[in-house]
Amino acid sequence: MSAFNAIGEEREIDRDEYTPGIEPQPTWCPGCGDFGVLKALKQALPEVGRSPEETLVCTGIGCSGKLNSYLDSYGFHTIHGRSLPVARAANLANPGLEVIAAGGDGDGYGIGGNHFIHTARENHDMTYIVFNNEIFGLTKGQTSPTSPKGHKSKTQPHGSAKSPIRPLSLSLTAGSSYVARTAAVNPNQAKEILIEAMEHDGFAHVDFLTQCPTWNKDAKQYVPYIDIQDSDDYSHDIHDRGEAADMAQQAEEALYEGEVLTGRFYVDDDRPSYTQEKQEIGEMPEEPLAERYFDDDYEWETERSYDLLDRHA
Ligand SMILES: Cc1ncc(C[n+]2csc(CCOP(=O)(O)OP(=O)(O)O)c2C)c(N)n1
Ligand code: SF4
Ligand SMILES: [Mg+2]
Repeated sequence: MSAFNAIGEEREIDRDEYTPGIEPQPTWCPGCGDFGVLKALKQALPEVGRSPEETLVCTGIGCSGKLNSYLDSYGFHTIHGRSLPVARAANLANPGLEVIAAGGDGDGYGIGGNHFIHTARENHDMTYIVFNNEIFGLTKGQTSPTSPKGHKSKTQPHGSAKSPIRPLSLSLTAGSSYVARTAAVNPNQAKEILIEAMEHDGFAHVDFLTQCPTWNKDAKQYVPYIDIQDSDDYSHDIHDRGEAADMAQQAEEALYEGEVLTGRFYVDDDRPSYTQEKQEIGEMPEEPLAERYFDDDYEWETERSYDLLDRHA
């Protein structure tokens, strides 16, 4: 089987391409849904046609944040909630990179929630995978922004009084041009969705349901799932924002009643990415900024930066 790389060259798919030579032993607990994300990503990446040298995975803090330790690509383990700003900078400096940001529900919908909203609004060209286990896993089971109302934990021993974040609806409202939900228990669908998300030009948000059997026993609710694209009960138009909003709301209501609706919720192929918009108005060069570092003859506009330094001297 073959795929095409960034400059259209045909290349053979090597399914082990993203598996490190000396494979580190993941420290995730047995049965953790994070294994499902790693597996789906390792299968999806070669099919997108990118090599590990063309791929950057920026992660947040949490069990989910360890993802890039187990992948043979470039990686940046950022601070809590900050995978997106780092991923944005990398994408702006080198739009040729396949940029993936990944982190937990606490990381992305809590402490990094502001970055999520604005990265979606600006439609930065990247894939954002949120490992949604409805709990703070790494720090041993505190209530997270997606924990259901009434959920008991060490931090909310009488049950959470808060309604959970609705990540699909929030994503759509903020401006994501691709919104999907998949689950670790459904690796084939997960792989297909990750391929689509990576091939999409713009901000592709994948809410990835991952069970945490250690700290969130309610994880069993993720089985069985329904694929809304395969089911006769659902037939919304994924290109229609209004229909997508209704479907997202329905899925979010259903989740807390134990029915897991997964699949594509919204796809907008026409909206230009932030980089395309900037290039259109002449504020961003066609040549990647990153390449200037390798060009000894490039004349940097140093005056402005020296001015700035003088002012702070
Ligand atoms: C600024 C900051 N606040 C708090 C923490 C402690 N902390 C580490 S991971 C984490 C929560 C992780 O939960 P989530 O993002 O859902 O990831 P999971 O472990 O469930 O994959 C917290 C609160 C931290 N590292 N940095
Ligand atoms: S604590 Fe939960 S999320 Fe973290 S590795 Fe264990 S099962 Fe996975
Ligand atoms: Mg979590």
